Amino acid sequence: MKVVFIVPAADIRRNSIYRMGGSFYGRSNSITGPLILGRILKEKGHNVEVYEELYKDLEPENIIDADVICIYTMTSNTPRAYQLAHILKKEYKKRIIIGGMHASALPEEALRYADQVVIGEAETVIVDLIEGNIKEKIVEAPPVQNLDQIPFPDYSILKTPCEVANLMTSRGCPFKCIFCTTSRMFHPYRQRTPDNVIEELEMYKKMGFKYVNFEDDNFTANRERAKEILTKMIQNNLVFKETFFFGRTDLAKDEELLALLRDAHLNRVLIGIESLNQESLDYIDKKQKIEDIEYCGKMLEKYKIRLISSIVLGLDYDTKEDIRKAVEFSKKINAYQLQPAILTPYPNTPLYKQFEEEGRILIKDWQYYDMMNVVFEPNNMSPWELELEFFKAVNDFYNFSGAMKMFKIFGFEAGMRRLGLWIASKFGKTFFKKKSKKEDGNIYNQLYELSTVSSS
Ligand code: B12
Ligand code: SF4
Repeated sequence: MKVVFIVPAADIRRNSIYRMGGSFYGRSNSITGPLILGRILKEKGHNVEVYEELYKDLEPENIIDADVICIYTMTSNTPRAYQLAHILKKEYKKRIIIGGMHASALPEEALRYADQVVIGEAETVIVDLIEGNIKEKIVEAPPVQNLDQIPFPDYSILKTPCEVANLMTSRGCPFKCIFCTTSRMFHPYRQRTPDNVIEELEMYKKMGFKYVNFEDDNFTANRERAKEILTKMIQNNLVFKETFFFGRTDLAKDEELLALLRDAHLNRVLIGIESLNQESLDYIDKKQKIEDIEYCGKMLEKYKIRLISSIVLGLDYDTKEDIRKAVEFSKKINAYQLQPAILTPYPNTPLYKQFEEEGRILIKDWQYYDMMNVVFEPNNMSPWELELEFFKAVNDFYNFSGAMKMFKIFGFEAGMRRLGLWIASKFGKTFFKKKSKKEDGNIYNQLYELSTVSSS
């Protein structure tokens, strides 16, 4: 059978200007689920192709001869996923299966557009599903117990650009912040053995990848295991030009770990700083202290590990001043990038439940659930004011002098990318200004109107 996996991208993300801006932020990569599921199916004799819409438009001729179309959903790409599913099912009579993060949270909704929907990790059910041996409309897939038994992602079936190999050394996270989807989707927290991870890295080295992303939600959750992986990477000459990872501020407490991260070139890390207001950190159950954040900033600079400072905008206890303080703080500690993430109540999280019960969810169009648009009624400001804070944060953080500093601390390539981000941030501001003036019912007009109604 020919099986095609599609990772859809929302309308705005398929725009060429957006694609150009995105290339400054990160290099093209992939959601690994479809590449793993694809390999399992290929090994059973099926012909599999994977398409990531984020980087290239879909070419219909590659899809219309498929027997089954499998669609990955995260919340913000869901309207596009449903649109594709509708067209392919109604006009081309294709069999449609939907899975991934959003479908796992709201399977009944996804089933309106699909023949079958899978909740959770699909490795153990995908073959029977495709071959028609599972008849249920909504299939609950159990979490994979031994991650070492999963085959490595197959990049030969990916038909769209990809410069970075994505690797998951663990699934889930031992923490449970109230807004987090992945710690709930990938539950319980499980880890691969270091040797199994090393084997996958050897494959990427042989394939010629220069960049790798460790996509674990929290790579350093188990510090001893992380150290073992890093040591083996160094010993086996598996150091890439740059390896990105997600971590928490607690990693800075261990200097042996920091040195290994630096030596294994895990030199770009996204950390949820979230807020510099302790009340907010406690409210989201982050289990993080302000002192941890400050210490972490210092230590990362000492070890020349570039920090992507992720801050959440719009927490119930935060005011505009708190947001601005977090931006200034990120500048002060020489963070390499800022990721201002507007608080987003993703389905199936305690935050979603809270806002739903309080009647504070304003926008239910999933395409705006991308952490760049306000979809709820904030506590300490209007939705419009919060949206303005997002653009202000980007504008205040990215400037020419900040980029020059990065040249000095991290060298030429890092400086050039940061310069690119500064230019891209200017485009974003112009786009926002243009859109907020147009009265065509776009999201910014909607937010402006909702804000003036609620404050009058
Ligand atoms: C890599 C990644 C990216 C990459 C690549 C994405 C791409 N090419 O489209 C980049 C950096 C570009 C990216 C961008 C974004 N991302 Co992202 N990303 C991830 C990340 C870190 C890893 C994904 C992954 O490989 N997972 C591991 C594999 C094993 O799991 P999986 O792919 O989900 O697959 C399993 C199941 O879902 C299921 N499955 C998957 N597909 C299918 C299909 C079928 C038919 C079936 C049956 C089953 C099935 O089985 C698989 C195997 O177990 C996840 C976090 C995470 N842990 O998942 C966030 C995540 C998915 N991203 C997220 C977000 C918000 C975004 C952005 C909106 C961020 C932004 N503001 O720009 C954009 C949107 C991009 C888009 N496509 O429109 C959120 C989504 C939250 C939600 N509920 O919607 C996540 C969960 C991060 C988070 N902690 O909040 N992302
Ligand atoms: S620490 Fe990060 S991955 Fe873990 S629960 Fe909190 S937000 Fe999710």
